[in-house]
Amino acid sequence: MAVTTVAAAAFSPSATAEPASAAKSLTDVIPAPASVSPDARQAFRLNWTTVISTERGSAEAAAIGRQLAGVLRPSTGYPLPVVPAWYPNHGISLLLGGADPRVGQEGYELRVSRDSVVIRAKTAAGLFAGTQTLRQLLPAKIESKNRQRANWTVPGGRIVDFPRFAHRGAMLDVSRHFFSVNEVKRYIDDIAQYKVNRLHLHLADDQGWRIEIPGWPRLTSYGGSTEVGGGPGGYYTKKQYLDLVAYAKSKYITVIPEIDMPGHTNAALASYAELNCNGIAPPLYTGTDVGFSSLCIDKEITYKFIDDVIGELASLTPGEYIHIGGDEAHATKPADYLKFMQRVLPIVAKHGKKVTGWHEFVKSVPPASAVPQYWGTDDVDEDVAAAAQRGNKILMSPAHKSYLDMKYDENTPLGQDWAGLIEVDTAYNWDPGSFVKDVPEASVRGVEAPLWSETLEDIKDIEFMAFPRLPAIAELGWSPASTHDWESFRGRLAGQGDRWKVQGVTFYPSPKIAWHS
Ligand code: NGO
Repeated sequence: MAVTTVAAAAFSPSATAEPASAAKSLTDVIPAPASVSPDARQAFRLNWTTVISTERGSAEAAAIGRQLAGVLRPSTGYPLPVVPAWYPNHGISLLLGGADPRVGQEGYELRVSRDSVVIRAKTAAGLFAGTQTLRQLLPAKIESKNRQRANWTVPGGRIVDFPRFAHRGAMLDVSRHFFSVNEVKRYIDDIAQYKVNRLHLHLADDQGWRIEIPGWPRLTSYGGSTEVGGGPGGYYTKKQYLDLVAYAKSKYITVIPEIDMPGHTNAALASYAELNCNGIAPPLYTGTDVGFSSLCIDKEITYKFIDDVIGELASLTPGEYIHIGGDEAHATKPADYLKFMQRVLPIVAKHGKKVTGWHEFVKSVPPASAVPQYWGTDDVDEDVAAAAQRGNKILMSPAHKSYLDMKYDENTPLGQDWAGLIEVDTAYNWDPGSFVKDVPEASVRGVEAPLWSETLEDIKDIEFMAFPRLPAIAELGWSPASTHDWESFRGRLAGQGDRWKVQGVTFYPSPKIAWHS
């Protein structure tokens, strides 16, 4: 299915004040849709009378309609009522059923003609994805919170779109620096536009424990009281965390909680002396070294602790997976690491969840349902390839391609460079389906862009490192390999820059992209 390219000028509204950069083509979308058939004779124009009609009897479709109206109303000033769909051929319709069968569980079909925009999907997730495409097909000013003058035209034609991989993720490290609920919600808004469907939260590390666990209050009151650099840290109460999970769910994003173990556990060890083999609690840690801490493998209290932690995470998590970390356990002997994992894997299963973890844990030969997250910097990993052979599906996060905390170039003020410098073309130019030797496409569960926060203090820092690279990784996760094309991507990315300016999203103005002025 080739994407048809169409001259953007074909839809340029004549005799208006629209800048050329706002002229849209049906292909001007990130991630690139699976199939696009523009029709230059058609185009839909939003106006005062446009109605958003949603599938009758579906509360989810209505909620998606209200979210769409929430984006379109402030900038257009139009009333855009959201009503049950009695007349699906006028205005904007969001319908469940009747879509091209290729859309599957998460895809959608979008048809734009002179008098209607019709999005059809099998599921609400697919409808939501379709509305994100529709946003991008309108001029960038549509994202404004204030009323704008513009020609609110959607280019005509048909899109049939569906994801390449099941897991299209972003990871945020809220341990090294703590981020408020509102900051995380803002990041959810940012990533949802690119059809990301998983938010992996790194909730505990040496520098801070960020989630309340019943029976272990010092984890948060003490273990959450600081962060890298010695700032005040913080944590999410159960209520706040559930609010985040629900907010993500409203954008069809599943939160995957991670508690890293047996290493990266200084915050827990500092909070409870009994978790240490010598019974002595180490001090809190505000530096950025890794690999120095370990839970005590031979103490029974360790497994009582983990049982309580996993039990609580499982109860807070609607998704199937709990992330158990498992990386850089340099302070744990290899034999102890295996002994530890043999105890922990059944605990996760007991609480009704499947396990995911940094790829090191495949050494413990987890069940085939376990998802190893590959974060190496090489294209060969025998343990990971052997896991794929055994049936495990691998999540791809190669550090030298997908780590959003790596600097763009040597002058980037934030970030690290241990895995190399990652410009946006480097983040884009790799194929998750053939990246690691002997891990074929069928063994790949998806792609995730981790954002570690040793050097990041607030949402502006997060956005500066995520944009424009996050959309590159999101496209690798969603779009068919056949659409992969750097020249096409960089052109489309320039258009996204216009939207970030309107949205107030901080981004790195990479010299690789011809941003519109
Ligand atoms: C590594 C390490 C993290 C660091 C990160 C920084 C993994 C899986 N463990 O990635 O603790 O924060 O690099 O880039």
